[in-house]
Amino acid sequence: MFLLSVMLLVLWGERCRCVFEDAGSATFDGDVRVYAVATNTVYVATNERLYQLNHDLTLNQSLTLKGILKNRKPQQGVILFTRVPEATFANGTFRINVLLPVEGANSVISCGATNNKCGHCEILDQSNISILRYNETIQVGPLEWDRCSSAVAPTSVAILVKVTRTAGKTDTYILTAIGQSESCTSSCASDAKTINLQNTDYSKPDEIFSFSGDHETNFVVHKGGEVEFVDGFQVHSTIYVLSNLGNNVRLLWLEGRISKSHVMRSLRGATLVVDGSAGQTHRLVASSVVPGADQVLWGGVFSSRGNTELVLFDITPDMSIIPDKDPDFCSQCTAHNPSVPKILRPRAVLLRKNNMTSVLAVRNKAWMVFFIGMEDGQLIKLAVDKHLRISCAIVLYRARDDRRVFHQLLMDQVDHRHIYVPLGNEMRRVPVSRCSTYTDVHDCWSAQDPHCVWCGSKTSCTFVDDCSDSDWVSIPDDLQQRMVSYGTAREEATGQITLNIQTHVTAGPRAMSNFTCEFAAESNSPCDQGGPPPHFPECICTLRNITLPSKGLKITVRIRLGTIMLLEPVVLNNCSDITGPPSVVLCQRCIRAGCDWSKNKCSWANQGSTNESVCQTVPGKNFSVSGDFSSVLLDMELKWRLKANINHVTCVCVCVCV
Ligand SMILES: *[C@@H]1O[C@H](CO)[C@@H](O)[C@H](O)[C@H]1NC(C)=O
Ligand SMILES: *[C@@H]1O[C@H](CO)[C@@H](O)[C@H](O)[C@H]1NC(C)=O
Ligand SMILES: *[C@@H]1O[C@H](CO)[C@@H](O)[C@H](O)[C@H]1NC(C)=O
Ligand SMILES: *[C@@H]1O[C@H](CO)[C@@H](O)[C@H](O)[C@H]1NC(C)=O
Ligand SMILES: *[C@@H]1O[C@H](CO)[C@@H](O)[C@H](O)[C@H]1NC(C)=O
Ligand SMILES: *[C@@H]1O[C@H](CO)[C@@H](O)[C@H](O)[C@H]1NC(C)=O
Ligand SMILES: *[C@@H]1O[C@H](CO)[C@@H](O)[C@H](O)[C@H]1NC(C)=O
Ligand SMILES: *[C@@H]1O[C@H](CO)[C@@H](O)[C@H](O)[C@H]1NC(C)=O
Ligand SMILES: *[C@@H]1O[C@H](CO)[C@@H](O)[C@H](O)[C@H]1NC(C)=O
Ligand SMILES: CC(=O)N[C@H]1CO[C@H](CO)[C@@H](O)[C@@H]1O
Repeated sequence: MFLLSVMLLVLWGERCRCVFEDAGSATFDGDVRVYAVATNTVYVATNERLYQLNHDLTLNQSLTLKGILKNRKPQQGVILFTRVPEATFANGTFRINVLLPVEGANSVISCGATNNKCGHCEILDQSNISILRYNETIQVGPLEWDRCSSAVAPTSVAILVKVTRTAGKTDTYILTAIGQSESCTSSCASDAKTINLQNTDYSKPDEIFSFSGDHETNFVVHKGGEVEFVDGFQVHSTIYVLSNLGNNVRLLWLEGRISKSHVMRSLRGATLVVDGSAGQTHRLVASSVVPGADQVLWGGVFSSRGNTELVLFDITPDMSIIPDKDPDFCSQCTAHNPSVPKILRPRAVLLRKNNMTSVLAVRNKAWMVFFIGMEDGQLIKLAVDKHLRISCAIVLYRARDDRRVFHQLLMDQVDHRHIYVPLGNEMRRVPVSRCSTYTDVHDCWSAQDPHCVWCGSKTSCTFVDDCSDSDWVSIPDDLQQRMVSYGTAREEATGQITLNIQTHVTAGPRAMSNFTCEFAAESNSPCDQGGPPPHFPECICTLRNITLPSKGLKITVRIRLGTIMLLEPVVLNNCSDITGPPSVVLCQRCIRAGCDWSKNKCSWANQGSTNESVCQTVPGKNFSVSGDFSSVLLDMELKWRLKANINHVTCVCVCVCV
């Protein structure tokens, strides 16, 4: 580990750059309590105010959440909260727990509790939150006034779900899953159960926020003990709800079909088990579904005694489970006959690192990209390839003070290039990539950032959309150590040596259609005439009747992809000359020279390129890219602290894998 650390620090020192650009920020009168993003707009509620911001975080307007609590219908005992203008008499406050922009209806549903601890809901105009379209005294979501005792994040979930009726028409409902704990009970009368579906169509005043449906059991209840809900989302017709229940992390699947009661009765459950020492309990802290794959992949931040890890699961619903038989939750609870829930185990542990607070997953081509918020205000980016191999983590942002990143990260819906990062009473708009800090094609590639391509016509590292003429190269679909690798082979009979150059890039159509290689040694071309023509992504040079100097033959390979030129110095070695006591370093020298390592010896390969992973079995020190990420990140952090005395500076730290 020592050797690895030293190399990292050296390389890292050269590659840390400080960037002063800011993509926007906003400051509020108190900590962010809940926020939501619609196409053009960000809505933020603090304890006292509701803000409407434009997508770049410039302020559009803000409203006070103060008002008058008055018994409007004394005979029915309904006390209604009515908002009042700024600086006028008020004896009520509305605290928002649920903020849901309804895209088609141009409205924002905002629900929570008033200071008499009863529910209140408002429907506001999406483009102007001063316009109140509807209000009602009703519970939607939790009646949380302050956070329940120890919890830093809410213990309830409220999302919009789509339910497709048999006739094909779709209804949008608010699904709420309300955490239950002793420290979070409410005294106000309400029809809310554990999981509820409520109507959203405010053009029907007798139906809006209604719990009722086609059947009496339009809800799910949980069967005792404390439960806290962490996340909920819908993928196609399935609704996923994640919770911590006792010592277990529970996943519920609901079918978004037919009717409210069908949704609830379709309940199927699984328990997510993270490997660890026996008896160690894990809690789910934050989660994000990974968009766009055949299976439903999902990343969860699990914590165990303060240690956190980001774990990937396949949570595709198992339709073979008989519905409504879960031991912890039920819809038709009379005559409920539970069975043992299915156990799901991780596909991979992606990152072990303390103090993770939030995660957002996106997809970029074949790559999964995770943005991870930290307790100390860092935002980390982690790219994972289709084989679940992890590229280097990049620190995208670091707050000046150690303020924890809010439990929820959301993407800018206008450009999909920025992430909203709430930190206490502030919100930052952090670019998903800093492509332009990479100044040449090698740097751009080595950053291993799936959002960046090297653009030939602009000679700069950019987002792919900013490269107009498809003349670009980027990292390929899977993790590779080098942009260009090569292998050598020697045919025993004829003595012919083949040099095989492999480019590990994805290229835009224009770059790919114009692929050539030129080989140059000191004096002339070393290759035989009439060898095989280059064929993206590889080109081949054959050499006959050659004696290699003991230091190797220096060959410069010029690879052209459209207007992009890659210069690769190659030293063609006589594999039989790479000798010495077997060691990892010798093995790596051998493999990097394009030779073959077997039986602790370096020799000519019979075919193609060889794989450096064989060196892992060589006696001696172990090197591994994904081996110990926490210490890689730790080194980055140490360096950061040394350099971070400057305020308002965002450091982009690129970690170089060895
Ligand atoms: C709040 O003020 C209004 C108007 O002055 C009054 O009618 C109402 O009773 C007050 N409510 C409470 C809870 O004090
Ligand atoms: C406020 O937001 C609305 C809706 O997006 C927009 O039309 C309007 O121009 C914005 N006004 C300001 C001052 O930003
Ligand atoms: C928003 O609505 C309020 C109340 O109707 C109005 O006074 C204000 O001008 C509107 N603001 C915008 C930006 O349209
Ligand atoms: C708010 O609710 C009260 C009582 O139900 C009603 O009189 C009033 O019209 C509502 N306001 C809006 C804008 O819907
Ligand atoms: C290939 O590149 C050369 C040199 O840049 C250019 O002249 C030629 O038009 C390109 N061919 C295609 C098909 O783009
Ligand atoms: C290789 O060397 C042999 C003997 O020196 C010679 O006969 C043969 O023509 C050479 N071949 C090539 C391709 O230069
Ligand atoms: C490689 O080295 C061996 C022994 O050192 C020698 O016999 C052989 O001719 C060399 N091969 C080439 C291609 O230089
Ligand atoms: C290298 O070999 C290992 C184990 O043999 C394999 O898992 C890995 O995918 C290979 N890598 C490449 C780039 O072929
Ligand atoms: C290096 O790693 C391999 C495979 O993980 C293992 O078998 C070997 O014992 C390790 N060697 C050392 C010295 O740790
Ligand atoms: C800032 C912060 O919360 N740091 C914590 C990170 O995790 C370690 C280990 O659990 C704690 O000791 C730190 O206090």
